[in-house]
Amino acid sequence: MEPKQAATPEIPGAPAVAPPSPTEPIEPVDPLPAKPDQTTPDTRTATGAPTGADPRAAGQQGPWLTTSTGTRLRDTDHSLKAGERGPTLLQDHHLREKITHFDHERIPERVVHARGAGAHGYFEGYGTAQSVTFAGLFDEGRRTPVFVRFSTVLGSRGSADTVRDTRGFATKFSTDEGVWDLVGNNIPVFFIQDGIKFPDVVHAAKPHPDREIPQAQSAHDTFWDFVSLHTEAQHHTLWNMSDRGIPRSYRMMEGFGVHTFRLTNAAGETSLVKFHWKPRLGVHSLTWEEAQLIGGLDPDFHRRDLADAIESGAHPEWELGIQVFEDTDDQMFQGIDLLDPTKLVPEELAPVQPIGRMVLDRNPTNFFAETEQVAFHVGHLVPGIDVTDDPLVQARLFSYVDTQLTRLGGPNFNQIPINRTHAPVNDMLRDGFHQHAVHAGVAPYRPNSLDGGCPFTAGADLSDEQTRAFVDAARNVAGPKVRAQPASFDDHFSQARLFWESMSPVEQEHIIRAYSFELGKCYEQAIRERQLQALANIDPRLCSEVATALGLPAPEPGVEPAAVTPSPALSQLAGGPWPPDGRVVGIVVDPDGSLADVGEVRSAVLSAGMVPLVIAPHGGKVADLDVQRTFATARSVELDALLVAGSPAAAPDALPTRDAKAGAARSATLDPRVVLLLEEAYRHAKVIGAWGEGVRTLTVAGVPDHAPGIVTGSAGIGVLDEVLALAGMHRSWQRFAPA
Ligand code: HDE
Repeated sequence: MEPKQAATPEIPGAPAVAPPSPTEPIEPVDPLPAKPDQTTPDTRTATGAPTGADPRAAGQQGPWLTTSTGTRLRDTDHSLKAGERGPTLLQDHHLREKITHFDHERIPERVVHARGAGAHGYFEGYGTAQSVTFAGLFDEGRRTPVFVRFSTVLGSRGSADTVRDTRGFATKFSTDEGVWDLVGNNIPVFFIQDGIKFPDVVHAAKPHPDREIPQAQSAHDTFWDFVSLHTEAQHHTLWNMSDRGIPRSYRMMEGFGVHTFRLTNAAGETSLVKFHWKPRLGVHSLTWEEAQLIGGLDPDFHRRDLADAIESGAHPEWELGIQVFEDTDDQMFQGIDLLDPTKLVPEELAPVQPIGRMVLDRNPTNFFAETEQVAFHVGHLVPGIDVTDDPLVQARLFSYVDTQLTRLGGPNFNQIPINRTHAPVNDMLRDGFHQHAVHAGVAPYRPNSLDGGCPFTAGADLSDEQTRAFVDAARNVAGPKVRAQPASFDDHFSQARLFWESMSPVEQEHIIRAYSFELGKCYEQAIRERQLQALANIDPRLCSEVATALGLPAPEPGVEPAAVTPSPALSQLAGGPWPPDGRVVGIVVDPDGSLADVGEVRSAVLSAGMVPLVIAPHGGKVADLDVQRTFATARSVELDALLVAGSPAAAPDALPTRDAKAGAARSATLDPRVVLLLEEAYRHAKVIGAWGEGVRTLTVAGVPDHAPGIVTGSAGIGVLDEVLALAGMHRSWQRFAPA
């Protein structure tokens, strides 16, 4: 038979694919059949269910307690002893299995991004990416299952969610053509331009190695020592000091692929792109005081918010978009080096074009099995999507598999259920720790004739989704072998300035306060001074305001501040109003006062897709209303808006107030914990609504009833309508003092 040969892709500069040896079979056949003495184990899941059973149900099989090998047990509360009061016997295999397994329950946490939360969902293509990529997942209406893991970077697994940090935004697309991982962040630029510096930046940002403090934060000497010396980190650091470093919710974050990627279309033409996730709910943040309070009051705030929103049906949604650039030899766009991951491209210069949407609609069943064991890798690519020569992504291509070998205990982590591809696998990878597959045949090598030549390399017809292969986009590469970087990487300040100049006054004020806090936590004067110098190079006013807060002189700029054109799209205040889905509305009630309207308002909040929390002096019920929070468990930071329907008097055990004189007057008529709720909600510029007796509560608590974002009226529903309209802007921004 004449051997057939896969057509070689017609890509200029691509090396010719060596044809198979003429004697190599190429017709697909099954591996050699088993010999008469060979039998394969029955196909069963890890806990004994026949494969095909719902894997979520397969965790527990049958009603009886068993050993891990299915032997039913009579007693698991008493170890086997020599007499009731005697020593435990070594022969107690059940005791040993139970304790040994427990001893090994923990795996190493991720070296970065250890703390995270995950969710399942789907991606749906719009069919608008075809001019730039043939990847099937972008086809119009095609749905691809996804698993997303959001994370903080610096903290340990048990650290607080609301710390000031970058957030990871990693998405695993289980496409028909293999797994594509888009392992991004909520900040579009990175601290370093070359992956070889990753251990440096991470060592500097992690807790000090002598005392292992501080946990999960950048407000310490080693971090600022590094970023002030290594000024390419200044742009990313400025984003961290902005409100982007303290998101309100994972559901309200943008995501960025950071690097430039290369896409190929069906004609074999390539384009350079940057990926953006745009949240349907807009981009919103906490205030710094909220973030700090929540760190203590509810360290799981973001994890809880994500799970609660999904459970309540407020499914988080993002649109995926791309900025598209011509794949020129210099890989520059309007003076911006597309291979420099410390640079972004303003959307005003290259608009983000939507190519699909993602909905997260299912919570994980088991945190460890899914969120902890998921293994992302920037090298998980599918036909039509490729990486570029960005030196940061190049190093990442090595790091992810490497770290997972240790973290997940061997090379077979892609067989763990959460990581399993939905595409057929025939990979010639064999053996290793925790091998779950029972591979048939004798020839896991190529070329072979013993397994009929299988597996075959796939075809080059880019339009045939059933046979096409991933092909590395061919590019000419030439140059001396050097440890160096291009001169275009040397500008460390102009884009930091662009970001600063694009902020609204209130956002700039938050940035000034963030630097003042973080540098105020440094002990070394030299580090503060060096960082002030970097700030002077970004913007003299930013520098002088922070210098004043630190009580230090403001240095002169070392470089001429660049003339930049602001990018309004970088401000979080641009746009709106935003949908209120899943936002939390507290309703303060007085069991002894009028409860008119409260039930109706509560239902209307629910109908608006928001979460009403009835807050009362005690738990249980108030009239026919269930109480979700008492004055002891409620705190304003959990709420997006506050409604006051009554004027609950001070309870005998109420907390003392700060201002003894005013406090005494108030607490005679109003519970001081309600005063605290209102003070904080007011200070954090949240919308507050009150009706009936609630209006008096505002007055007694000292809340100015004509301030922006304060709504009063006689009927609950009328007040609520106005509150909902205002809450669409996230906060009453006018209430923050202008800078
Ligand atoms: Fe990562 N990064 N990274 N990173 N990264 C990891 O992989 C690394 C970088 C990002 O939820 C690790 O499995 C290097 C940029 C996310 O499981 C590790 C460099 C961006 C996650 C690793 C970078 C990211 C990680 C740790 C510089 C945004 C969490 C555990 C060359 C585009 C994924 C793991 C999850 C995790 C290495 C830089 C995003 C050690 C060497 C830039 C979202 O392999």
